[in-house]
Amino acid sequence: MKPNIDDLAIFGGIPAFPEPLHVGRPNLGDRERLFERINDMLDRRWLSNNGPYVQEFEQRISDFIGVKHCIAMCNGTVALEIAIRSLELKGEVILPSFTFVATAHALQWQEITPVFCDIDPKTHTIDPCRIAQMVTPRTTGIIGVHLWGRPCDIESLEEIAANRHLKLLFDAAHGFGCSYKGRMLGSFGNAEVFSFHPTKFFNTCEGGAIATNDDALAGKIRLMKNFGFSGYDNVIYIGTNGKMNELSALMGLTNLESLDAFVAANHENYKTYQRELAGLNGVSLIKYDQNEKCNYQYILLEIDETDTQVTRDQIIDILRAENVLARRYFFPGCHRMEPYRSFFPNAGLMLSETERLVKRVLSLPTGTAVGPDEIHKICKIIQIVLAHGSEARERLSGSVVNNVVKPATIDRKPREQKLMAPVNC
Ligand code: T4K
Repeated sequence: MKPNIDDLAIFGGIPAFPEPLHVGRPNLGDRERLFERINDMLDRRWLSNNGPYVQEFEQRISDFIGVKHCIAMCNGTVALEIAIRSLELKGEVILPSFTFVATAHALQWQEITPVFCDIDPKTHTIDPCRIAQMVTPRTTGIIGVHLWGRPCDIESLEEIAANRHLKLLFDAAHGFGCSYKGRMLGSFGNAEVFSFHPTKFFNTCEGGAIATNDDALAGKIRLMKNFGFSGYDNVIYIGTNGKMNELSALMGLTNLESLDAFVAANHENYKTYQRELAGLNGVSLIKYDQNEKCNYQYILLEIDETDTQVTRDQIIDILRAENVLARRYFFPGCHRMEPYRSFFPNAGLMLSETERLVKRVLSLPTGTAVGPDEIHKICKIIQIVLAHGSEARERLSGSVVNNVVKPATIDRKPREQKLMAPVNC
């Protein structure tokens, strides 16, 4: 254990962990069951193209969510692209900037302009009060992101979408296993998109899905993810290859059987972090609604540098030196990434909460790969750093902080993103 600041690895001490401790280690189900299924797949020699495991996977996911259709996909990004295309979104679509860049890219990839909206600092999800004023005659839809598995203000978004005749899509990449007002995420809006990437609470190696209650939309999505084939030799629609393969589906089926254990491990980890970080000035741990189902997949801290003295990025550097690979999801916000920062060089002016938050958050390891001992050590490091906040800051100031955002290179004519204040709602 490190009794004082000089024992920190960044100042020459021995790292607390001999091996890197990652954020986003995959949760894994029963190996024997997995190998049985792999053998069965090999015996059948059916590896892709709507095989029996994909069909079973889709049925199990639909039942779990309580939604009519689940269409399994090769990953969450392609699922987003197909959902956007199947909903015929075009022109401009409103979404938060505080999300993984795939949400914005899925639009821009199809030459649809992402219009970045600020977030509610309490929930980190899109602020409905700011949406109405961003709607223009070119707006065709809204994408809400259930960040960290915490649902958007779905009721308000549904009301805005209905009143403005906009399509409503949810990026539920983080939301598998979570509920809103007692109903599982996946059945709201026109459609919802999941990611089953290894970093997610529930994974299929790579994978994703679109969930919807709309029969016609589901039919269209099924065509689109399979080149538009409606039978042998009969293409009736433009399509791509978005199919999930059998290996991913059987991985998913196996992991589904351990879902309760994954939630239990995450919840225990969350409670341990909560206990160990309680009372630390300037550090607040993400809150989850105890009345809803929750996957507890993200241990997110907000660092208030005026209280901690030491900066968020310095805390990350200190943790990384200890082999705790903390992340600053989702720094610096999509609007500060290319091509968006060239398109909208002034977007930050209307994204004040996003700009504030991207400088404050840091994400810590959780999942079935870590337990109370690791968490205790991680929190001890944070406690020591905070006990010597100004000294740590001074000793580290001037050192290189990773991933500094370089100034934007304006290589295209900047587009205007309107400046607006939130309306009262
Ligand atoms: N929308 C949202 C809101 C999303 O968060 C995402 C994905 C998407 C849409 C798109 O869904 P997908 O197309 O990905 O299905 C990662 C993931 O690549 C990405 O899936 C995820 N969000 C995002 C939040 O995180 P990076 O750049 O942080 O990945 P990387 O390679 O640094 O991995 C993160 C950590 O996870 C590493 O430190 C090690 C650990 N890891 C990773 C993999 C792949 C493992 O331990 N094992 C593994 O197999 O983006």
